[in-house]
Amino acid sequence: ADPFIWNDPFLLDDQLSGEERMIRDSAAAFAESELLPRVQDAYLEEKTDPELFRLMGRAGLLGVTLPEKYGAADANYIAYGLVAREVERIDSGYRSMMSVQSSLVMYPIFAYGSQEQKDKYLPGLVAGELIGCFGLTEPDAGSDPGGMKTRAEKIEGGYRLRGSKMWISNAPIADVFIVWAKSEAHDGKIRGFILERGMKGLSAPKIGGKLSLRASITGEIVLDGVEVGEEALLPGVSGLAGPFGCLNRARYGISWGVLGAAEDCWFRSRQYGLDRVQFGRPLAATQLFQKKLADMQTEIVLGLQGSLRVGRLMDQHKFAPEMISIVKRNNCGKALDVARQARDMHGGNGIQIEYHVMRHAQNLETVNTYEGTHDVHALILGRAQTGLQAFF
Ligand code: TGC
Ligand code: FAD
Repeated sequence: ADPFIWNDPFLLDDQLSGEERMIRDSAAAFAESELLPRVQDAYLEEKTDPELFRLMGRAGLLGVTLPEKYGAADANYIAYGLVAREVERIDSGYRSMMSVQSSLVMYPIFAYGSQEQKDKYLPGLVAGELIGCFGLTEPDAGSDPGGMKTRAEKIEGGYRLRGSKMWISNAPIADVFIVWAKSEAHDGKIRGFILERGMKGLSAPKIGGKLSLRASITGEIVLDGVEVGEEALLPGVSGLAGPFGCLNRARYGISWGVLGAAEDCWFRSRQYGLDRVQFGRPLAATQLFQKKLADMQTEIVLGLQGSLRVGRLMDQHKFAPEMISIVKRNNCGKALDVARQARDMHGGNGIQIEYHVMRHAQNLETVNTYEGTHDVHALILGRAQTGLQAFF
């Protein structure tokens, strides 16, 4: 029999193409050299350096699935997932910055935008010279975005937007805002608008005091009668299918990303258990410690195979959103369990920033909640197999 590779039990590496491995390795090298040295200070000080977008852009990590004519890598969804995994191995907040920019800002412009909009925004977003954000959630509309209050009123030559968005990643430092609003001129249907920093009536105050995802800045978006021309409307989509088309991609990326954070917790716990001696032997020589390591290894390897399968189906244009609900929900929940166990296995050291695991655990609380909470994805899956709606 072949030897067992403890940290790649089902030989994921063998299931990747040369190009996929190359993109993964360059993302890993970037994460190690540019992100890891910054993360502790960024987290403790709740600071997001906008320069990171430029660095990620230069390293080719933004919008990797977009065509080369916009400066992007024209890679597949497996490569996108692998990038998310390497970035989130360092911090979920850094992956958030990357995935909002790629799946929630570039994707809607690419999929629903006019050629003028694509030419105007995509090259700058791919390069990280422009920073983007995605405003769907509102103070009174989180899991139920169809209940949004933001309105686009028709005015001559364009629209006037009023409302507010809540919990928006990147918003306080964003140049480009994808905002979803109910449009009077389109029978009250949800439509997407591209707004720009500096527009009159548009502001994006920071939400301070987060105890999770502290390296990724979050804000509100306040729309106080922002007037835009017809060219700000995303012409190619109408209804909730617009934002959900973007969320499908971001949720899929998250399913890979969280396993990067989980792997970091697993590897650190294993090493800690080998190094730390109590009762005259390494912690890793105890049955309870080994059981925890076995659980981590099992959940992570199964989760990775699930995301790989869904990614391959996405690349073949054969995916259903419910597949993504399975991997987003499972992998976030399991990664959070792994991180909490890792915190415990590090004893007192586990609460310290230098040991990384508690930061991951705190971050994963957010990741388990955003892009559809763990329970909301259960309801999506329950509905898909019973035909019965249990949201209300
Ligand atoms: P429902 O009746 O199910 O659907 C309404 C319309 O939307 C279409 N649709 C989808 N289309 C494509 N992909 C999907 N995944 C879709 N899900 C729904 C659907 O076909 C229908 O179209 P049409 O043409 O028939 O009108 O809608 P509902 O109101 O019952 O929705 C319920 C529910 C729970 C499924 C949905 O609202 C939901 O998923 N809620 C969770 C909200 C959420 O995920 N918010 C995310 C905000 S963005 C964010 O968190 C970014 S954080 C990123 C970071 O920092 O990394
Ligand atoms: P609620 O919807 O109020 O849910 C509260 C609880 O009730 C949850 O446990 C939920 O599972 C449960 N619940 C809700 N409905 C039901 C039901 N029908 N049956 C049973 N239980 C239910 N949004 C954006 O648009 N853009 C962003 O960039 C973005 N970034 C974010 C960054 C951070 C740090 C955070 C924390 C959030 C971000 N979000 C963003 C918002 C995120 O998507 C929402 O927080 C999420 O969708 C949940 O909505 P909510 O917070 O209003 O919770």
